[in-house]
Amino acid sequence: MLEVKMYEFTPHGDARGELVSIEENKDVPFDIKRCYYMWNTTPGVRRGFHAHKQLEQVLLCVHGSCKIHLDNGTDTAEVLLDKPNVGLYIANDMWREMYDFTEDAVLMVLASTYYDESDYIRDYDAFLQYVRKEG
Ligand code: T46
Repeated sequence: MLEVKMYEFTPHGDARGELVSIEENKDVPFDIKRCYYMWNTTPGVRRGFHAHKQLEQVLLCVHGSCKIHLDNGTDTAEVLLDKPNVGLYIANDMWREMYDFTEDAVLMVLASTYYDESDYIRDYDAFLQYVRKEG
């Protein structure tokens, strides 16, 4: 069974609405080098289909909802992201796919490194070989 790590960030709500703050090395366990987000996702689309060699991330669906499929080469898990203050932590060596985006979904990602295409493993068989060699 794949253990999934979630972070629940404290909303600072008052009569005006909600606010969440996320600080590097305090609320998430890494330096935040990059933030990116995706929205206007084509209905029925599945994204991702890769793993990373050296990257930690926290994924938050800050609006709407989506699901994340995780696979460490041995076990899998499915995670529903549907709260703007709850994030999914994904470390190295984890195959991920994102799917079931609602029309209004905005998936935001906090990442520990700058964008680097050479960090991606985009072939599933190569991913399995990589994690088996590492383990
Ligand atoms: C991940 C999942 C959750 C950039 O130029 N800079 C960036 O920081 C990113 C993330 C992407 N891009 C470019 C590269 C592609 O031309 O944006 C385009 C779409 O990226 P990609 O096809 O990799 O997107 P997803 O949704 O498959 O995967 C993304 C991240 O790339 C990945 O690291 O973990 O979201």
